[in-house]
Amino acid sequence: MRKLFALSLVAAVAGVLAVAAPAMSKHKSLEVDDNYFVEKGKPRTVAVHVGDTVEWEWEDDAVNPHNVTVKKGPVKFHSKTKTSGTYEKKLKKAGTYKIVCTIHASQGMKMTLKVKPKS
Ligand SMILES: [Cu+2]
Repeated sequence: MRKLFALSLVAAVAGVLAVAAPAMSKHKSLEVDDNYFVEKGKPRTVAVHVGDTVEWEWEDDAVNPHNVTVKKGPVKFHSKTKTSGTYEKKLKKAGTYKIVCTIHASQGMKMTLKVKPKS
């Protein structure tokens, strides 16, 4: 009897978590390095949901200064040009954001951020 109760409790908690999960906002970390946001060979399109926060982290081994700049998208935002630290943005509008480092865009320092509506 006790075991049955414990099992149903686990099931109830799991059920609550399953319902709550899609509503929770997430934190996505991306790199900023010489001269890319996403390592070669990996997809340059990153998908998140409205309400998620994306954090770009300047890697220690990066020598060149970089920035994160929205070229095209529902909301324009940009970081400072710098060599270390992080830049965080909470995405509130769905859509496709074309992001570049304005200094190294011609060297392929680009990425696409897809912000999907809340599910
Ligand atoms: Cu750059």
